[in-house]
Amino acid sequence: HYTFFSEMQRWPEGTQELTYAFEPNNGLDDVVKGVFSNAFDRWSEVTTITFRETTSYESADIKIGFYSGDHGDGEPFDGVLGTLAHAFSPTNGRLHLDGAEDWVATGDVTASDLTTAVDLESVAVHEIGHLLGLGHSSVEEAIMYPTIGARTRKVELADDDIQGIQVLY
Ligand code: TQI
Ligand code: ZN
Ligand code: ZN
Repeated sequence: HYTFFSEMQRWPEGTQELTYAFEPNNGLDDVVKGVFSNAFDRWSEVTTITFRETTSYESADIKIGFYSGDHGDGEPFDGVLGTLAHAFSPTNGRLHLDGAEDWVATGDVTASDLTTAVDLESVAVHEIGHLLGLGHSSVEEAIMYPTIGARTRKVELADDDIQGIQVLY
């Protein structure tokens, strides 16, 4: 079953659009942008919120970047596997990915030769769920379930994810 952060944190009532931007000069290419665009679409399909990329990083609602080790928010990354990414609850908007992971952004992660390969879109969909206010789910099929295997792709929202997000938006 889905959960929320304590006190049901959410983006303000009446939010119709949230903007997102990628940390400038962070090695993000168009492939990564396409993956995030797909990941945001999955949530906008089941809510009344749309997501729009902006180049104005400072004013964006959601700020996305790759970081390694200690990157100044008190939640250092730990190298290959372990913590893959984190996002903060509404309305912080920060979504950080561990730059040390073997991210797979195209093709089939399940066919990767790397035992440490991590599917970027799967993690993006999960972290966007946190950004919007969902905590972890006890339903194994749910995107918000708290574990995922390496070389696993899980990008389709489960009924449980949809029911949870529709309580909020
Ligand atoms: N990162 C944790 C996560 O996103 C960070 C975290 C732990 C967290 N507890 C939280 C974030 C509570 C918000 C609220 O769950 S992670 C997965 C999954 C991680 C894990 O690197 O462990 C995914 C990131 F669910 F698959 F295990 C992405 Cl998809
Ligand atoms: Zn961080
Ligand atoms: Zn999580």
